[in-house]
Amino acid sequence: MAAGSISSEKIDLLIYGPVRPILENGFSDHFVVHKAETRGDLERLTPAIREKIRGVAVTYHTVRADKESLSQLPKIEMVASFGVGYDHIDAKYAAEHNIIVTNTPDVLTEEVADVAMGLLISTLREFIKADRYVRSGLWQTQNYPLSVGSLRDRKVGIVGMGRIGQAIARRLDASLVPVVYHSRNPSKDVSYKHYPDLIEMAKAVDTLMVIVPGGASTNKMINAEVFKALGPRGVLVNVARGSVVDEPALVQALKSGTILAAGLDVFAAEPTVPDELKAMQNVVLLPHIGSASVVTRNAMDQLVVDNLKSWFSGKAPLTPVAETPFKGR
Ligand code: A2R
Repeated sequence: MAAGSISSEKIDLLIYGPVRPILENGFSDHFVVHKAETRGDLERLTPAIREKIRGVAVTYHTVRADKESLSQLPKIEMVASFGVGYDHIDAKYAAEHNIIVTNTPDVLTEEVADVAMGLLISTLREFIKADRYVRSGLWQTQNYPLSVGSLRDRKVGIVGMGRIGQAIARRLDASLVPVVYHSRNPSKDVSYKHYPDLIEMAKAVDTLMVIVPGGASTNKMINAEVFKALGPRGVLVNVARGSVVDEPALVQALKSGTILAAGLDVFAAEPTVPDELKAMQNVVLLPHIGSASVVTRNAMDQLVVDNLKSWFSGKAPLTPVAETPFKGR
């Protein structure tokens, strides 16, 4: 195939997961687009169609491109995944089978950082409770009580100092809040104090903002020991993945006063949220909306399309993940 142009032979693509207009309309005449919203739909595609599919757009993190799905597509060259986290894609299996995996980093960084910052302030200053207070008419009788939480006296430990972690740190800088961070390796991009040990950092701060990838290496890393180290003024904000937090341990820590409060955009078994969390007044609960604005979700969809188009016109994938075997075209 000549570099820069899509071959005259049509390329079969699969949209795996929800279909949205940019995905539906993004592929030109050079592609034949098949659709499977669920694993069941994928299994119902005829063997003749599965045999032809060369690229897959995975359009939501609830659809898993695991070994079982990928092995049904013998001609597959690329999985273009929607979202920056790709713990729902078996990138290791893909690499072993020479399948390129791409994600959609950068285009959502500032949006997720905005949500993280908003969630922190809402949790500390009780915006959701205060809103209910106004609507209920209680303000007519007395002023809203002073919030125990405040950004003014906080020190934040960011767990994960990648693209989004750094964008959160910039917002905290602007708010004059001291920042330190934990990751496996110190980042060359920042001068904040690095803690190689998460517990040591949790002891040194009163607020944790979590923005690491999901997957085995971070599974339940925010656990009872971390909450104990964080202490009774402790606040947890999680905009990463639900799997990163030991959720029963979090419920226990909030109930017992081991920590003060939590702001959560992600949960262990979405969209199910434990009733115990829903009953608590010291938590703010969001339905995984970190990147969920029209402008940002459109940019993410477009990057999924652009990755597939780039590859099938003989160019390099735009945003391959770290595990991908791509060595340059
Ligand atoms: O550990 P390092 O040096 O690789 O630093 C990365 C850190 N990280 C971890 N920190 C501690 N323990 C781990 N097991 C671990 N694994 C990764 O998370 C790095 O500082 C950060 C990830 O940064 P980026 O790859 O630039 O990701 P980005 O765009 O900031 O998004 C983070 C996550 C996504 O994967 C989604 O799950 C979520 O935000 O929306």
